[in-house]
Amino acid sequence: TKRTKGVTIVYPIVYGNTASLLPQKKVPDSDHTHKWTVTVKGINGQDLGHFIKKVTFKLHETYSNPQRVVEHPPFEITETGWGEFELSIKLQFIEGSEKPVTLYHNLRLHSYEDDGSISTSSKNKPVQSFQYDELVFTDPPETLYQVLTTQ
Ligand code: SLL
Repeated sequence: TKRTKGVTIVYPIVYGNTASLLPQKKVPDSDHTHKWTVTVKGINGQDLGHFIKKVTFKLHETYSNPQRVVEHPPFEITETGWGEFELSIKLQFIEGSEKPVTLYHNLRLHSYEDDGSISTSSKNKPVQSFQYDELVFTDPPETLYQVLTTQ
């Protein structure tokens, strides 16, 4: 497919997780303490389905089937668990010639004090941990150019 020459498109995104404490004994026979959701979207909540074809979340190996593929928006995974870990989020675009982008996120379940200890006072408060980034497309294929510029 034809690429547009001399064009750079910058698309701002936000990715990260929310987490909350599970009611005790919510997940029988497990040591899971938290429920969490990891997601990637536009900075105004756009679902990115107009230019992303597939998102692969790679969880910690303690999860069964740690590789989770999401092929439709919303591009997110909800799980329960007991620990924090770094996960990767691979974005694949509708135009296969556009190289996939991999993002890394530290899943956060707890609030921390300034000294790095886990905050006990905010133990029951939901946690949010998000980061901003930009997808930069240089000379994007025409189809991608079109969906990115006709919003
Ligand atoms: C830690 N380095 O020790 C981290 C690893 C892994 C968390 C945390 C698995 C849940 C399940 C889960 O919560 N893993 O087994 O289904 O803190």
